[in-house]
Amino acid sequence: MKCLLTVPLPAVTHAAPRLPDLGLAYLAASVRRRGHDIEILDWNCRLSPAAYRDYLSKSGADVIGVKVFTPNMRGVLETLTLIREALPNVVVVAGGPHISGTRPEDLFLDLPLLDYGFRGEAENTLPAFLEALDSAGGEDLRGKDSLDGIPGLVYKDGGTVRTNPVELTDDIESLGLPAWDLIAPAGYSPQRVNPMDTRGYLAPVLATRGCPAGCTFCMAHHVNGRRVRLRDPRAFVDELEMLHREYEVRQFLVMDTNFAFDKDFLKAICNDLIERRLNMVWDSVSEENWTGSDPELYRLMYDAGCRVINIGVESADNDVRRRIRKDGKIEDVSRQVEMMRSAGIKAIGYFMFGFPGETRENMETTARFAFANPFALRSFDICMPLPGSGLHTYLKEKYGVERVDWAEYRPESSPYPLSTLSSAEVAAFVRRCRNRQLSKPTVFLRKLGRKVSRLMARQGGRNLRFRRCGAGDIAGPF
Ligand code: B12
Ligand code: SF4
Repeated sequence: MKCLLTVPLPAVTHAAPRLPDLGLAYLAASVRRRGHDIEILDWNCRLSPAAYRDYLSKSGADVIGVKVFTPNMRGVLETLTLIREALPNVVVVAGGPHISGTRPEDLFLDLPLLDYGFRGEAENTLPAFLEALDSAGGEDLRGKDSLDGIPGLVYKDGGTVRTNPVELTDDIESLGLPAWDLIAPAGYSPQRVNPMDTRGYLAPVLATRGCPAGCTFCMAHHVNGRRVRLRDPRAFVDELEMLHREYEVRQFLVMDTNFAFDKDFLKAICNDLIERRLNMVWDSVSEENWTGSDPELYRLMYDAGCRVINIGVESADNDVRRRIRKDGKIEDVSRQVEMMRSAGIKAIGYFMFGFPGETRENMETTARFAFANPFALRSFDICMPLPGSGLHTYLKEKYGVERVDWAEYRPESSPYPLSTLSSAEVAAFVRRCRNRQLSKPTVFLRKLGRKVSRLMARQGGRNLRFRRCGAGDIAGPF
């Protein structure tokens, strides 16, 4: 079987960072281990829609898998149409956060051109599906018993939508490494942990999966579950060493939200990084309740190369924080940002507005906090009631809306504001915060640094990018 995995054409998320897609690379590795042909088209493939369709039609794929993010639904619909035009008989499957969080009965209403959906992690289930398809000689499997044993699968059986329960493996090390050869970091746009440090390439990595917190704006538990599963810390650093040696990776982004959940695990990784003298710098996502208030830990992280911690602060109003089930008081966040700064680590703060019941006063508290604390950068957004999240339940209850048309949904003009302000008012507030942030001299310098490093690394990255995609017809912003 030949399987092609792709991210969709970007409609809303056109500004998404052009990083390798780790989820697809994990899937690709597991599909390949079971003997199937596999290919990935992700952010490094700058194909115009016409070239993309052409590429698909020549791909010889039996199965095409698409990753689906809710804010990108318009792009997903466009992509599915192109796939069907290019290969009318190909089996089209999809997975990722939207498929995992959406009610199964809504899935084929959202995506009528889809054949099968996969909820949760799919390293074991996609290969099992390909094998079932292979044994049936490419026949339509719907209505057949062979689909019963594939966890997380959503499919139509006559007029009924069937869903198999999701199973997540405990031993995440057994899932293997991502297929790095298919997402070689040199082929992507040169982002940097520190824009002035232009050594080597940057790679995203994962050390844990799952999150026990219950933030009402989040739906990640539908993908990775609520239990934190850790990799073997030595094997994680082995992967980094391999990336350093074979892919010239000198900077890495830890993509987990729970990297600091188990302090012994984090310390073991930091100590190993120091011992092996890899001299790599890294950036980590963090929830303040995980990193905690231990200045020693921040110093150890700095010694191990950590230069940036991204903190999802969301709101600085303790009442709003309680309502959105954000653990920890805002006073703790101030202390942690200060500790990071003393240790030499930059804190980047992420803030959201428009939460249920939030008032203008609550929003102003958050904006004041954001600018009064020494964040190196601040990101401001409107919250979105993602399917499978607590906010989505709130929206349904407040407005009696059973189904949202995600392809048309825009947070800045949504007819279903969750806060006490209209969507347009929240959007105007967010714009003002963003403008204030952009006017900061440090932001200007950072942007300049990024431009310089992009210019310096352009040549090598481009060559690789085009070679792997085999694309002659190039146009942005795909
Ligand atoms: C790291 C991360 C990012 C990184 C991605 C890095 C990378 N290139 O890998 C960056 C910063 C780029 C990012 C961007 C965005 N992100 Co993000 N991100 C995350 C985060 C924290 C972890 C994702 C991860 O690596 N998971 C681990 C891997 C192994 O899982 P995975 O990628 O989901 O893939 C597995 C399954 O989903 C499934 N699968 C995935 N694709 C497919 C395809 C097929 C065919 C099949 C069968 C299965 C399948 O199998 C995979 C292997 O197990 C999650 C939160 C979380 N804890 O999940 C949010 C999260 C995924 N992001 C989210 C969002 C909204 C976004 C943005 C849309 C934000 C924006 N407005 O721009 C963009 C979208 C970018 C895009 N590609 O379109 C939401 C998604 C919600 C939703 N319903 O869509 C999440 C869940 C956070 C939340 N708020 O709840 N993100
Ligand atoms: S936002 Fe982060 S901490 Fe909160 S539930 Fe989601 S992954 Fe966990």
